[in-house]
Amino acid sequence: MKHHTSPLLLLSVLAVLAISCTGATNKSAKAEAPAPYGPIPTARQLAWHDMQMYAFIHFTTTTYRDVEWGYGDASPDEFNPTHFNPHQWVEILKAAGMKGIVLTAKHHDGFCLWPSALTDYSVANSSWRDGKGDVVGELAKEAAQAGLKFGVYLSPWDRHDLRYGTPDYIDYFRGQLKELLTQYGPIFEVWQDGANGGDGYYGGLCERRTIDNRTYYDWATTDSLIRQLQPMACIFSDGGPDTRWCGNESGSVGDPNWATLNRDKFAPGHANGNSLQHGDVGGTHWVPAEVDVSIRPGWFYHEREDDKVKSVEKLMEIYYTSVGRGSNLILNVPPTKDGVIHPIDSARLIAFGEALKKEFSQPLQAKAVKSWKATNQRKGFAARNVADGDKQTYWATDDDIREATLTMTLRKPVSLYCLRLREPIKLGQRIDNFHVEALTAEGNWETIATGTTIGPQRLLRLPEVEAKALKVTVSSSVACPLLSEVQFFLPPETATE
Ligand code: FUL
Ligand code: CA
Repeated sequence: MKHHTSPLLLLSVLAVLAISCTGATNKSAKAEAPAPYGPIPTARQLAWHDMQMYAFIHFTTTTYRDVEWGYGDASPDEFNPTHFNPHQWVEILKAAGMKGIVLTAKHHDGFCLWPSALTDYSVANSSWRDGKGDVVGELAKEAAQAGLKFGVYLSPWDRHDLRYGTPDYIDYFRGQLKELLTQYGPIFEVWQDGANGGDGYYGGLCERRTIDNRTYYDWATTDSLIRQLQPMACIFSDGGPDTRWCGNESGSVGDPNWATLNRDKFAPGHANGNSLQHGDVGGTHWVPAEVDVSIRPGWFYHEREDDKVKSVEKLMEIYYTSVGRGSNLILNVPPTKDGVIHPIDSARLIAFGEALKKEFSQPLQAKAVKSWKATNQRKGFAARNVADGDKQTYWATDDDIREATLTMTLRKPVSLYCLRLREPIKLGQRIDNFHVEALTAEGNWETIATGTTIGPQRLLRLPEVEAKALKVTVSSSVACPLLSEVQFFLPPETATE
């Protein structure tokens, strides 16, 4: 049977498509959405941005040697987490607000936390659980059950394996990746560490090996294998391709922080620190920064650091200088020799999760705003789109605008606490300078916050001030500015009406 499509039906289908493609709550079919500016995030990067904060777990034979870099000579029997409890890890990490977990499936010491068929240096050769244990498998399962995403760290540098430094090792490394990316469900991130080469056990030869990390790993081939096996996995390394290192391990990304980077200038281990911290304005690719930091001074558990677990205040400061600057935060929590999260870390993480909930518990309701005024408003992209709680809808200006102010007059004065701003990054990152003013009881406009970039989110604590009206001014933007959210929060104790 032949199907005939009426021209009228075709026209109305096209009209519906045209409206839905604008990605905004514009009522008029004629409203034209701004064109994307510069590189834009892929679907896998957008999903990654939504996560904002996840945990890192450093755990292997190194945990039992009280060092940070295992030499590669530990016997598999040294790995003996008698109380291994991934359920406890996941419960605590979830309570802390983590959206995923990345595990060191293999760190520099080369010991594999899963029973790899490609080496005898793994849990399969440990007396722990008679060689039947699989840390990767059990954690992946617990994470999935709790609704947390799972990622893997597979150290390119392997201080145990005899093949390290030869082409055979690259086949081995890819074979291991293949095991990890096919046996443990969906993987949201593959972490490629930049630390490479040096002394090690190397099959008992105990020598120093150097490699040229610009050429040795042939990352392009490995990355295409990852794409093929796990298309939604973001690949992290110093310079991407999907997510970049922030250039330090202390818990902050630069300000400004551009998600764009001149990616082709980078090779793992040869990164330009300034670009890692700040990105490159007008950069060629979308490669957002990830901030990696440990809850303790070291990446692995050391009893001597039990009194050095970061405070809730410090963790909150880190949150503001990472997630609050448009980056994702990967917070390392090292399990003890027993295979549990230490009670001090656990209490700190739970308190941090509660503090985060409290921090953003009192949003200024849209109905508290009497009027919205924008110095420029693109047809169909109204200012009040910043207050509808929907990341997809946004306030836009006309194409030739680079500076704009949004004024919100409040029904009655409110005390402020903090602020969240978001750009609709599907259309690229644009804003590079802004400030916020409050109209005080005395009738003066007082500047209460200034900032550079916004990107997927910008968080700012605000001074204690009673505001009758609020102004957000974008003072500089590389293309017409767009904002999908301007959300003020009141002090946590205050109830909103
Ligand atoms: C570094 C490694 O050398 C550390 O041991 C740790 O894994 C950290 C996250 O990355 O490059
Ligand atoms: Ca919105």
